Amino acid sequence: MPEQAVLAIGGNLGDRQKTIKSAIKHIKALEGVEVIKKSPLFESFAATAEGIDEKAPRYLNGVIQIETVLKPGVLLTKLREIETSHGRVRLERWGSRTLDIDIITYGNLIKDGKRLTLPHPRAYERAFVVVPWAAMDPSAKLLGHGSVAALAEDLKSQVWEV
Ligand code: PH2
Ligand code: MG
Ligand code: MG
Repeated sequence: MPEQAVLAIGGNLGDRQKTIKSAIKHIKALEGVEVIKKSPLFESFAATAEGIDEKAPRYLNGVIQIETVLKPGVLLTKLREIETSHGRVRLERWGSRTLDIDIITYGNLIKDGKRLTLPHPRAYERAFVVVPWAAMDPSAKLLGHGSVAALAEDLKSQVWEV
């Protein structure tokens, strides 16, 4: 049975919009993955380990809803390949990047693994995830946190449409 999953896509280096568009094209082209919905894109300051860095290059972020027959670990591997093919280098954990694709939810799966924690453990507090998500799907629920639109309402001042 296919599962519905929500992916967050973002980056703060290079032509961000072009990279995100290209990433979505590559996700569409994956065997066993269908893109169902796309959010508008939002800009925000970089969240870093030390807090918000207004001097770092700003991020552009969006989310998409997919339907997939790929298992989460396989999906993650394919998404990492797409990151790499778009110039992503993994230097530091919160560092600037051309492309980041995170699995936010995968069906109702709860998982705490070495490579992957589901739902994404910080999604509920990230404006750049919940605001585009609520714009894409006003009735979305995040396991353990309820209405995504309600989360977005509280955080919406941290992101802006470009
Ligand atoms: N991603 C991070 C770290 N900080 N900040 C914003 N604004 N947007 C992001 O997507 C983001 C971030 C790690 O993945
Ligand atoms: Mg991320
Ligand atoms: Mg990531």
